[in-house]
Amino acid sequence: MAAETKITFCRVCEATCGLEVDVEDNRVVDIRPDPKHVVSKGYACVKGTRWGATQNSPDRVLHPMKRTGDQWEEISWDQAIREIAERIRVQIDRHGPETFAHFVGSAGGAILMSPMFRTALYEGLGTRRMYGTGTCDTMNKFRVNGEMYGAPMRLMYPDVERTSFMMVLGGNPAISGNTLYHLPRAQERFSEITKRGGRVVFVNPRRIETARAGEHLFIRPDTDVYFLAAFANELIRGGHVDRERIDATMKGLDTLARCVAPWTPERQAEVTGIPAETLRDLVRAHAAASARGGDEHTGAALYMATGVNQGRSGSPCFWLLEAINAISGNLDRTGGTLLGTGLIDMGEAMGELGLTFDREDGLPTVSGIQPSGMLADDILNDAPGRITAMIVEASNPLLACSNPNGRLDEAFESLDLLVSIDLFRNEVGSIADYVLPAETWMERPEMPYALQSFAGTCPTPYIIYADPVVEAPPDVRPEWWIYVRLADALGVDLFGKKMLSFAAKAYARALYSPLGRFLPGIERLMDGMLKGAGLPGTAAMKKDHPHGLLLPENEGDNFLGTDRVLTKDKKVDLAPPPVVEAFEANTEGFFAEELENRDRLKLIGLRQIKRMNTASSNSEALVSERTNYAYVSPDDAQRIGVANGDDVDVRSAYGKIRIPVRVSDEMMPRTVAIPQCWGHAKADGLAHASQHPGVNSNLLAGDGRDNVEALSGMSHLTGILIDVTRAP
Ligand SMILES: Nc1nc2c(c(=O)[nH]1)N[C@H]1C(S)=C(S)[C@@H](COP(=O)(O)OP(=O)(O)OC[C@H]3O[C@@H](n4cnc5c(=O)[nH]c(N)nc54)[C@H](O)[C@@H]3O)O[C@H]1N2
Ligand SMILES: Nc1nc2c(c(=O)[nH]1)N[C@H]1C(S)=C(S)[C@@H](COP(=O)(O)OP(=O)(O)OC[C@H]3O[C@@H](n4cnc5c(=O)[nH]c(N)nc54)[C@H](O)[C@@H]3O)O[C@H]1N2
Ligand code: SF4
Ligand SMILES: [Mo]
Repeated sequence: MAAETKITFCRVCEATCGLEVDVEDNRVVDIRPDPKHVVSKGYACVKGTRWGATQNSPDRVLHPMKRTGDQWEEISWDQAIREIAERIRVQIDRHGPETFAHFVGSAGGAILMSPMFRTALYEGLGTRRMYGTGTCDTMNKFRVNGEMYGAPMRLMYPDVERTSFMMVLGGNPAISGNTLYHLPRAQERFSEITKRGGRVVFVNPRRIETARAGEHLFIRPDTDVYFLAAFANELIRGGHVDRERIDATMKGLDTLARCVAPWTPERQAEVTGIPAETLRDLVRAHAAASARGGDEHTGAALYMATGVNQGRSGSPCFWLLEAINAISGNLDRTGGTLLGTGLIDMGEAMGELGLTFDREDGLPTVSGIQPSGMLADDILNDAPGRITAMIVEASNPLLACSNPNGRLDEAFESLDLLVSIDLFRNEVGSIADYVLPAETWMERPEMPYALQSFAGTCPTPYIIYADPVVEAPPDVRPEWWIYVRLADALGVDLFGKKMLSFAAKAYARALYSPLGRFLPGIERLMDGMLKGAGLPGTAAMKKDHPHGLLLPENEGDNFLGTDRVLTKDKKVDLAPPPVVEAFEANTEGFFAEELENRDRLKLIGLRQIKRMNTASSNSEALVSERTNYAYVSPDDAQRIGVANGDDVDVRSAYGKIRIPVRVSDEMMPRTVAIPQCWGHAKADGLAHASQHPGVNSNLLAGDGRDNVEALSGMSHLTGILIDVTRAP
C-alpha cells in the first residue's frame, strides 16, 4: 500500500509543533515538520521527526503484564482490572483510602482526557494522595498565581511577538520547547525581538543555545532571588512604577518596597556574580521599554522557568518577577505580559486557590499535586495512613525525582501494589506488579495541552485538533479508560454523580466489545468543548483547519480591574502574606550561606535536544552516546585536575556518583551541569537505554522537608552543593 500523509501535531513537549506523517499499513514510515502549521510554520525538532523509532519500538508493551517474582506474564484486561481493583480494595480496607496514591509525569500533562477521569477515580475513593513531576517543574508558579491573582491557573505569558525587552531566567526555550506558554520556533521569535531593535537577555549559569538570539549573563545557581529583589528595588527607587495603575488595580506596593529595600545592586552582586552596574543598565533598558509616551508602549517582559523554579526560593522568585511585570505597567499590556482566553476559564473552573490545601505536616498540595520530594517519606513510615499502593502514569520518578542514594527505589520496592501505565517497561515498570500498556500520542485524538487549549497561554492564539495518525495495537488502552474500568470494578461513583458515572462505565465497558465500533469516540467530548466555545467542531477543524485555526490576537487591557482578577477584592496582591513571610524568613539566612559557600561547586541540570526527560532514552534514532557527562568550566577542570573524558566522583550531602567530564567554556566557574534523567542500567524492559545507561544525577538530590519548598512543595533540584574529585 502506498504511504498516506496525515497532518498532526507533536505532543512530546509543550511546543506541539505541526507534523506531516507518512503512514503505510498502519505503520509510521516518515515524519516531517508541517510547513503549513499556523504557528510552528515548518519547525520541528528531532524528537518529533524521529518519534517513529519510539512509535515502532520492538520494546513497547503491547498487553497487560503481571509480574510474579522475576517472571512476567501477559494477562487479559479483565484479569488485570479485576486483580488490581481487588488489591487496591484490600489495602484501603486495611489502611484507609489515603494508602492508595498516584503519580503522574510530564507526558501525562500532554494527555487531554486522562486527568479528568484519574481525578474522578481518586476523589471517588476519597484519597488526595496524588503526586507528580509538577513539583519538579512549576508548582511555585501556580502557588504564587493563586496568591497574587486569586487562582493558580491565572497564568500570564510574555507577549513575545511585540515586546522590546525580554529577560529569561532559568529557561532554555530553543532546546526545551518552553514551559507554561506556547512557543514553537523559540529561537527565531527571540531573534525577531533583537532584529526590531529590542533586547533579549538570558540569565543563566550556562551559556545556553537560546542565548544566541540575544545577550547572556552568568548567574550563580540558586541566587536569582537576590537579582530579582535588587531589580525590583531599583525600579521602585528610580520611580519607574506605574502609580496610577497600581493605585487603581493593585495593593501591597509598600510592603513589596520594604521587602526589597535591603537588596541593592551591590549587595546582590556579592552572591549572584552579576555586577551592580550591569543590573543598573538592565533596569534602565527595562524602564525605557516600559515607558509610555504618546501612544508608544513597546513593553517589557520578564519570564522564568525550571532553573529558577527548582531552586530553594522558587516561589519568592516568581512573586518578585510577577511583581516587576506588574508595577512597571507591563502586566496586561501589549508587549508586556498577558492573560490568555482559552476554551474555558480554568482559573474560575478550578476555584479560588484551585485544589490547594495543607498536608498534615504543614506542607502544601498545590493544584492537587503533593510534593514528590516527600514521596519516599510518605511510603517509608509506620503511620497508619502511609502509602502502600500506587499507580504511576507516564512517568519514571526513580530517575526524574530526587532519589538520595536510591532511597526512592527502596520506597517503591516496599509497596504492596505498584502499577505502571506506560508505553514501555521502564525502571518503575521493572519493579511493578503490573504494567498496563497505554496508547501513544499518535494513537489518540487530541487538542494540545490543557493549558494551551483551555487557559490560552499562546502569544499567537490558535486551536488545533487531530485524529489518531495510526490505529492503536489491539490490546493497548487510553489512560482514561483504565481509570473508568477501575472505578467500575471498585464500585466507585465518578464525578459524585450516579447517572454520569453509570454512563461513563457503560461506555468504557462497551468500547472494546464487538459493539464498540458503533459507539462514538472520545473525540465527541472535544467536539462538544470546541462547539461550546463557539468554534468549529472536530469534523470542521479537520476539514477546514487541519494546520490549526488562528484566534483573535490578545491585546491586553482585559484583566486588571475586571472580574478576571479572582482575589476577593479584585486587586492584584503585590505582597501576599505567605510569600512575604517566606521571603523574610529565609532570604538573609540563605544569603549568609551563599557567602560562606562562595567557593564551592554547585550542580545544575541540562536538557538535551535529543532527550525528553527519560522518555526518549530508548530510541536508537536519538541516543548514540553510552553516557551523559559532567560539564565543567576550564577553570574548574584545572582545579580538579581533570581533562575531557576523565572520570570524576561527585558527592553531595545525599549521595555519590561517578561520571566522565567534559570541559566546556559554556559553564560558569564553580558550576557543574549534568544532564538529568539518565541512569538506565537497571531497565531490563528498555533494550537500547540499558546499553546506553549513563548516570542518574538525582541520586545527589535530597528529599524530605529540608529539600522541599515550604510554599509550593517544589523539590530542590538545582544549585545543589557538591564536591568533585578526580576518580582514582
Ligand atoms: N536534576 C533534575 N531532575 C529533573 C529535572 C531537572 O531539571 N533536573 N526536570 C524535572 C522535570 S521538569 C520533570 S517533568 C521530570 C520528568 O520526569 P517524568 O515525568 O517521569 O518524564 P518522562 O521521563 O518524560 O516520562 C516517563 C515515562 O512516560 C512514558 N510515556 C510517554 N508517553 C506516554 C503516554 O502517552 N502515556 C503513558 N501512559 N506513558 C507515556 C514514557 O515511556 C516514560 O517511561 O524530571 C524532573 N527531573
Ligand atoms: N529537549 C528537551 N525538551 C524538554 C524536556 C527535555 O527533557 N528535553 N523536558 C520538558 C519539560 S518536562 C520541561 S518542565 C521543560 C523545561 O523547560 P526549561 O525550563 O526551558 O528547561 P531547561 O532547558 O532545563 O532550562 C532550565 C535552565 O535553567 C538553568 N539554570 C539552572 N539553575 C539555575 C539557576 O539557579 N538560576 C538560573 N537563572 N538558571 C538556572 C539551566 O542552565 C537551564 O538552561 O522542558 C521540556 N522540554
Ligand atoms: S520542539 Fe517539542 S513539540 Fe516540537 S517537534 Fe520537538 S519535541 Fe515535538
Ligand atoms: Mo517538566
